[in-house]
Amino acid sequence: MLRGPNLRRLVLLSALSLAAVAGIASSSDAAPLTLTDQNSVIEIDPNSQAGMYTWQVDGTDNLFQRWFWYRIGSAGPESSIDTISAPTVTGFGGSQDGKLTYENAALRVEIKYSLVGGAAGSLDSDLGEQVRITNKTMGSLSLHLFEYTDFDLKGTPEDDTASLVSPTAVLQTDGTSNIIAILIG
Ligand SMILES: [Ca+2]
Ligand SMILES: [Ca+2]
Repeated sequence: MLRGPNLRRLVLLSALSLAAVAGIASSSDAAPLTLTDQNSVIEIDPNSQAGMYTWQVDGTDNLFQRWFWYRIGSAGPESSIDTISAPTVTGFGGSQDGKLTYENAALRVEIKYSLVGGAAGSLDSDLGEQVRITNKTMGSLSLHLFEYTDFDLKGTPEDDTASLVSPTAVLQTDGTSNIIAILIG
């Protein structure tokens, strides 16, 4: 993670785990979803590829789109995870935490979000994102998961710079004061 007294930052932590545990499908919820904490607001449309489309920090939205696609098998097109099923939604509603679950006969995808905003005016905001995928079949699944992210730091898309700083970290900056790190582990 990026930490420093003069570093204004958005930090996104992603964790991906694979499990082989069967589960039970449950009901769906079609409402737009919000997370809020201190200076930060997240908005997610769980029913379309719009996915997460707002990460507002101290009044500025820094995100255009962040969402997941998957493919089973080595070839063919990818599908967004909202095509697996209607989402099962827990949490959200302006709280800090929320969980989305998509499930069909072959797999279950669970995404847990945890937003930790900063003090008003700090421009600090952390979002934890944990993905758990369960193979519900008796055999193996050749699963490919893709996470697409399109940040517009400070609300301006043209002046951002991004680089892969390690196999598990992307750094995106707008000037020197607005930094986002995407860490996958
Ligand atoms: Ca947006
Ligand atoms: Ca920008």
